[in-house]
Amino acid sequence: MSDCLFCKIAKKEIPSEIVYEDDQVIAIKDLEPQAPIHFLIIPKVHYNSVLTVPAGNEIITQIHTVANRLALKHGIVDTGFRLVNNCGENGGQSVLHLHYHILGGRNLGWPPG
Ligand code: DGP
Repeated sequence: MSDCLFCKIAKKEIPSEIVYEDDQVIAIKDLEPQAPIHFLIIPKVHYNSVLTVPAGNEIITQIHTVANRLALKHGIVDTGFRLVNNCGENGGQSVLHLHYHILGGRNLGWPPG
């Protein structure tokens, strides 16, 4: 989508701090970090939200695989981390392009706000 922020970030039309990239996803530092480690894992193909990903599509598996790799690389496996998908306005989704947050490096309370 030409006017989508995360499509532009994935195409590097808008700069970001990239921490991982492959042919399916890009992972970047969140602009408003909520924890010492806070990355966004963004598919390069546009989906408005997790609701519009076709059943069986491998992108969700790839996002989880990349989250594990990032957790290992950034030392948050032993201390614990959280993988979050906000879906819909009332679910906290502010950017309408599927993305997962990975957060770690501090104690993460439950339930989230
Ligand atoms: P959500 O609320 O779940 O849709 O998360 C959107 C996140 O995206 C939020 O934590 C802030 C982050 N964000 C918004 N705009 C930008 C941007 O231009 N660059 C980066 N790196 N992050 C952004």
